Amino acid sequence: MGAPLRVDVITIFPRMLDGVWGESILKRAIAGGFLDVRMVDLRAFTHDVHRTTDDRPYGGGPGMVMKPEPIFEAVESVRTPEARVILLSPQGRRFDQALARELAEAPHLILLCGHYEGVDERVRQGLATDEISIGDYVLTNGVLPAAVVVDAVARLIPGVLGHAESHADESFSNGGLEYPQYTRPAEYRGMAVPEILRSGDHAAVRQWRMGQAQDRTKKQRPDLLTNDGN
Ligand code: 9D3
Repeated sequence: MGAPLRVDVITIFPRMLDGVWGESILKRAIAGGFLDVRMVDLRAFTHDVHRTTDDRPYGGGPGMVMKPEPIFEAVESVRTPEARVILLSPQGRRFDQALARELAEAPHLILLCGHYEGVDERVRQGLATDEISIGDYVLTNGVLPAAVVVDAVARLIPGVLGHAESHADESFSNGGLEYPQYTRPAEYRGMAVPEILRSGDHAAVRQWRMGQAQDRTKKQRPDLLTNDGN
């Protein structure tokens, strides 16, 4: 195993993800030395008594804009030569599995969390190497998106998932949705497990599952059959 993937999350809400890193696969990835996540308090890089991180927009208009100086200094305090400096913002490239795979190859990710106000354009111009959105809905800030990116990337680091987990990944992901799954009991509240799954006919089971997965994808995610996205 090599060095852990280093991730620095720069935000004015450094406590917001307390609890996220201490559960489940992320906890294992960190404990196992695959992932090293640090929350960086943007306010530590202000120089005034009020610890100001935003200011009024040039040209006027409503709202505030995040100042460039604390952001540049925070990034420069953690940046390494190979780091990708990623601005999380609604205007970014849509995050998907292909981008997660790409980010999992980097040694160091710096995630800059925007807020419900703009970020000074010079952050895009002179600092960020990437700009990412996690989807078309409006959140209050980029901290949860940062957690989403870390979660999706961490499970792709070789060694983080167990064999069963990562094998399931490969055999499921034909780019479509998964087939219906059942466990015991064979009947529950009047709902029966399809007979074919209990027949012991493995070839028939395989065929049934493929058909179910295709029907489901056609009905719920037809976009997956044309695009990739996986
Ligand atoms: C008034 C225009 N708004 C853009 C739609 C401004 C705005 C809204 C919300 C600016 C920032 C935010 C906070 N969201 C994020 O920083 C964010 C986000 C999101 O809201 N949705 C999906 N992905 C992301 S990544 C960062």
